[in-house]
Amino acid sequence: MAKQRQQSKPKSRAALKKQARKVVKLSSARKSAGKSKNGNGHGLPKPSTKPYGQAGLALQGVRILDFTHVQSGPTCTQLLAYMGADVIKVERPGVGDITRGQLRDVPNADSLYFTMLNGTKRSITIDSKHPKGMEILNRLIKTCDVLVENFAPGALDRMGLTWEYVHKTNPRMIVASVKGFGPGPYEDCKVYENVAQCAGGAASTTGFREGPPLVTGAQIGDSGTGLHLALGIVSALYQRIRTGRGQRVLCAMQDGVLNLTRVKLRDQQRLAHGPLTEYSQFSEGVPFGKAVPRAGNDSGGGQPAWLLKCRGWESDPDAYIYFITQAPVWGPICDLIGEPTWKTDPDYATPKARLPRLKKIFARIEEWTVTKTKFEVMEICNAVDIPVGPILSMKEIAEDESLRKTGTVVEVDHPVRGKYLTVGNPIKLSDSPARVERSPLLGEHTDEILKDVLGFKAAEIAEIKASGAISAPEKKEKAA
Ligand code: CAO
Repeated sequence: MAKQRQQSKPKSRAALKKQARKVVKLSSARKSAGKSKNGNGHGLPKPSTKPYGQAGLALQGVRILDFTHVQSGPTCTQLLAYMGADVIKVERPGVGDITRGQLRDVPNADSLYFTMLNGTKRSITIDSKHPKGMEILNRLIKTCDVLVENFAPGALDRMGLTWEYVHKTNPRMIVASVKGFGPGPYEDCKVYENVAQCAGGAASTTGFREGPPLVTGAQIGDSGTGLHLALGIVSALYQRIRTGRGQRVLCAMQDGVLNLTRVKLRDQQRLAHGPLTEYSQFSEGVPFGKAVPRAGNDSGGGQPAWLLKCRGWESDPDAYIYFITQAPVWGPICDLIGEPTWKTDPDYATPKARLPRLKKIFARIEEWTVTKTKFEVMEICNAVDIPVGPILSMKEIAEDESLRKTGTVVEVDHPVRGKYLTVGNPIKLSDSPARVERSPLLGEHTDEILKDVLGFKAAEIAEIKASGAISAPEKKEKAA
């Protein structure tokens, strides 16, 4: 806090003059770039004339020292790998990322937990607590652009890789971390997905009013924070172009979850000004308490919505549709459900008049949806611009042809487990097709990284191998 105040202190005259000189220098550099043969007048290279998609990957040339494990960190580095970064995953010899063996479905094969979070990466095994291991890590630090980690608080420091040390070794290095909590009373805690969902405000606002708080299946704590971290890393890489130096990037899972739950903090503040009229609690006449309640399947926005049964719901747990009564299409909704008089009836004609009657309205709409499959409702409603969403099961998603075509669901081939589905890059760049490949075996790229990336000679590699820094300790022969 004190530091922040210090930073925002007004600058002295001398400092401002110095800054102005820098700006002048930059703008003259830009001008001269404009005059240069290849410049475009903005100090930037001329636009590539290569066909779109053939100008290289977005993050080509960026090398990541990936110290991540479990889910939050790996989602981040996997995305960076999809974007073209060379992600070198450092794993403990003989053990690797703990998820390799968690929730295993195929004997002796890396689990889907691991394979779906570590695609397109290279794996090197290094014992960071071995002096030779540290020597290799030092070389990696010198050659990489970003170190990403999500160890428990203090673990990286205990390895000797403090920010000060890394920054001194490679001033350009960006050090990016996921932690459970930011600085404060909980900063030393170990945190997993659902802890973050609870501490970030998501669980208290998820579920039904009558029931307990609920965690959601979407991994907003882990994958959500990984996404935030990726944005932080790319921003730091961009800033480094100007400053020439790296910086620390920290994403706390609690903060990431709160960011994704911000509409509920919005509602918390609205509560001071009266009931939340779009919550079905209001139409049911149930008074609000001091904190934002759980809203079941109510919409988080200003358009009342609910989840409705479709044909087959008795036997299919996913035969439902999410139905949004967006105000501009109230007329078509009334026509579809056979209540044309509701278009002009003062009790139904305006959004405000409808608010206390939402329960009755959705019950009536459901009488219509239950006569159709969710896909029929989707087709009929979309034709007249009524926003609806079918509840798609994971089976339906895995089999969805259009998701395969766009590369959002990708089948890759693994040497041990065979073919498996993974989620490809959900971010589509028009000049940079995603690179989605299988996950590496434990230590699969150790030799090639030592040789090609770090420049160790054959004799040195032999010495490293003999030292035990990259291999698991030999199991002692059982006494006969
Ligand atoms: N060589 C030698 N040691 C290694 C190593 C290597 N290559 N890689 C890791 N280690 C060691 C670390 O040095 C550390 O040892 P010490 O504690 O003795 O210093 C240990 O392995 C890693 O410890 P950890 O505490 O991070 O691991 P954990 O399984 O006990 O905890 C987790 C896991 C996720 C709770 C914790 O890492 C954490 O809170 N991370 C931050 C929040 C986070 O990302 N959570 C998301 C988890 S996914 O749901």
